[in-house]
Amino acid sequence: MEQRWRRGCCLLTVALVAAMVLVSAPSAKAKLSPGYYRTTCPRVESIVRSAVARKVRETFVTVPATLRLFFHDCFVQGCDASVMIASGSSDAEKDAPDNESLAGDGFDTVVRAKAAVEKACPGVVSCADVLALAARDVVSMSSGPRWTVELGRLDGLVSRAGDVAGRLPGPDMRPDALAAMFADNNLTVPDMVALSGAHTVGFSHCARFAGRLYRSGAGADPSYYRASYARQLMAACPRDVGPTIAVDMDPVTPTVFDNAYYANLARGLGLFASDQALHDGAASRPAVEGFARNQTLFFEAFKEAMVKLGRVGVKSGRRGEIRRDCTAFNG
Ligand code: HEM
Ligand SMILES: *[C@@H]1O[C@H](CO)[C@@H](O)[C@H](O)[C@H]1NC(C)=O
Ligand SMILES: *[C@@H]1O[C@H](CO)[C@@H](O)[C@H](O)[C@H]1NC(C)=O
Ligand SMILES: CC(=O)N[C@H]1CO[C@H](CO)[C@@H](O)[C@@H]1O
Repeated sequence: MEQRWRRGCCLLTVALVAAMVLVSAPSAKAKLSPGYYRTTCPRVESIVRSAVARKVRETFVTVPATLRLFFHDCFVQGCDASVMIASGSSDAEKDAPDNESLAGDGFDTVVRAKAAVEKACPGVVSCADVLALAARDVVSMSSGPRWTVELGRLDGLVSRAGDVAGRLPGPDMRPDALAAMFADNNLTVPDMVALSGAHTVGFSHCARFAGRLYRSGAGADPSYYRASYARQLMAACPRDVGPTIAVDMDPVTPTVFDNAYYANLARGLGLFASDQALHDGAASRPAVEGFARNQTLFFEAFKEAMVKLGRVGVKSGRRGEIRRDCTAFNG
């Protein structure tokens, strides 16, 4: 009897401790806050901002390249700068076939901003946070909205090309598959529609939509592209074009972060099947139409979705480090 009581008591203690661990786990994980570096690196935001501004003045590609780099980082292993790691004896994330030609200017932006931050506060600010700040800055520097960035991410300890497959959306994916992939990252359908508005800036290589542009033995499928846009795309991307040619994804205002992307979808100017699917799908269409009508509504939704994107898979404690060099683990 006494023995059973003791065992019961111990089980109860174990259960209580386990419950406490479970309850405290989420807060131990999510320690992000805008003021995270207030005492340790008070000028971090302005340092990153000037480095990014300098890079944007050199080339506009900085804007789309940095924004997409943040998205790809967060969707593979969480927002932990794992995408920045250079391949060593085995391939890192950035060299996975699915990295979909991330432009070098995004990497360069983070490396330069991190170098500037290291001068002021060595060993304090993670590359993951520098990337999150830079992604915000490039949007606001191209007439887009500006939001408050939560900080306190650690840099991840893992970067494997093999982890990329199946985690990034493809231009030919169906609406429900896209929604499921975003849901895996705690993002709703309206979040997904808002984030896809990032395609208001930047470029796509011809091969990404050639299958949609050229039906076998025929020209463009008129149900996909309006005639003038199809002609424009075919002129830029002839059938046998090499892998380096790219076109603007927003043919109307390619270098302005605005809501033109959404209006384009209703006018046969959606580049990818995945873009068009947002307009054609019943679940996503209300958001597309709302953002097309009201840019303020789009900006509010984009800001909120970017903050949520920045919370995906954030590392803390022994699962991360503050990298000295963003392209290599400290080890
Ligand atoms: C909804 C699913 C999405 C699909 C299927 C998709 C697909 C693509 C593809 C195929 C490209 C062209 C890449 C190339 O050929 O170089 C591209 C470019 C781009 N994507 Fe997405 N994307 C999606 C969502 C997003 C999100 C959520 C963001 C950011 C918040 C984003 C930001 C960008 C940017 C900025 C570019 C231009 C990159 C550059 O010019 O260097 N995309 N995307
Ligand atoms: C546009 O959206 C904003 C933000 O939700 C809202 O305050 C505003 O009233 C809307 N404007 C119009 C014309 O509907
Ligand atoms: C989604 O949110 C839940 C609850 O906050 C969290 O436990 C989970 O880790 C999040 N998923 C990702 C991929 O961040
Ligand atoms: C920017 C970048 O690192 N791109 C790489 C993507 O992956 C291919 C291999 O699949 C590399 O050749 C690219 O250099």
